[in-house]
Amino acid sequence: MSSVIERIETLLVDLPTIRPHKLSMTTMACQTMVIVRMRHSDGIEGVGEGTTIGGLAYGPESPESIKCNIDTYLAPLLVGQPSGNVNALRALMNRHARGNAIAKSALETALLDAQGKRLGVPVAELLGGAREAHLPVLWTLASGDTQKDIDEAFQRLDERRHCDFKLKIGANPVDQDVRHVAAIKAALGERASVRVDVNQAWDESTAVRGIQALQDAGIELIEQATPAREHEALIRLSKRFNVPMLADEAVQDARDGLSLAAGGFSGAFALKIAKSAGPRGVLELASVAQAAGIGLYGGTLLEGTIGTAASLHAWATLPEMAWGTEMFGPLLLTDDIVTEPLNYHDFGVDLPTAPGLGVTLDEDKLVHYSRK
Ligand code: MUC
Ligand code: MG
Repeated sequence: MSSVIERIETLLVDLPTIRPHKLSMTTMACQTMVIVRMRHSDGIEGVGEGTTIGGLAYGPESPESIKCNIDTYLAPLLVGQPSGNVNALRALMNRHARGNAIAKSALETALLDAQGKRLGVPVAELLGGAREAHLPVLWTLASGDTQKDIDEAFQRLDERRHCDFKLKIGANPVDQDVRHVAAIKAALGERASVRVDVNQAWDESTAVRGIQALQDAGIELIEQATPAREHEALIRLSKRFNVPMLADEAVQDARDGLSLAAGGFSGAFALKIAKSAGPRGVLELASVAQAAGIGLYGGTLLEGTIGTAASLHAWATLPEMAWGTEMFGPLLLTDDIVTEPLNYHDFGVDLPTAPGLGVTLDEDKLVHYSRK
């Protein structure tokens, strides 16, 4: 008899960050991951991760709501269903539960991990096959202190860890933020690409002033300067400036992508499995972007190794990521809950090659960091 889903367990796992990580809406000292363990009747376990930033600071799902909504609504839908048909299970979840993209992403990841292990192939192969084995990874400078950020950037360059940097701004007055960014770009010069993420903090007129100054300072990409739902403002900014706009919170899934593209947006989309309810949904968004001539960027919600590996399997299948990836989440954390960390080297990371996601839970660490 073919395998069915037997049991789904969720755990809240809290891992400290290596330094405070300052964004426009919150400062993180710790990351909370919702880890999904999905047991199947053939004895295979699939693992998944659902992670957001700063409780409810980033979006409408919190770690606690992700866990609660999986336990109460989504797991009961899946238990007893055949294990292997990910498309049917996605449709089932979408028919009975609205929203909750991060929770659905964690479950889809666990389904794909199990199916890959069952068939003896990496998740990227289930998604059509990997075109890349090593993906570029940028680093986010967000200590809140200009000199510390400069020192951190040079350290990462010297280690050959990262050569692209994203600066989190928007928490301070615009002139102060611009001075901070311009000082870092001036210190790094041509050695590094510098981009900014405003995380929706500016209204359109502030954005016009800020972006002009950032463009003059040599910044290469401006991420989500204006509020997520103000698509028209983002489209106008993309038409006004030479420096490209990166849509992040504004583009959750393929439908948002289509609306931005149809409205005349140009630039790039930050793809995140968490926004698009999993690897399959995020690749649908990537197809819309490609059809519209919009660049791709492999984004993160600062997932740990499991969510990062799931994202890498999706990004590896894509023909070209014009802006690379930011899959550095595990490097921001003081420890890990897998037996073998991802291999970061030469300004990027290797795609895991073992079946499924290619990562294994460390049971002792999991117990240690799980919320009691
Ligand atoms: C975001 O908005 O892009 C990605 C990198 C980082 O530091 O924060 C995230 C979220
Ligand atoms: Mg962003």
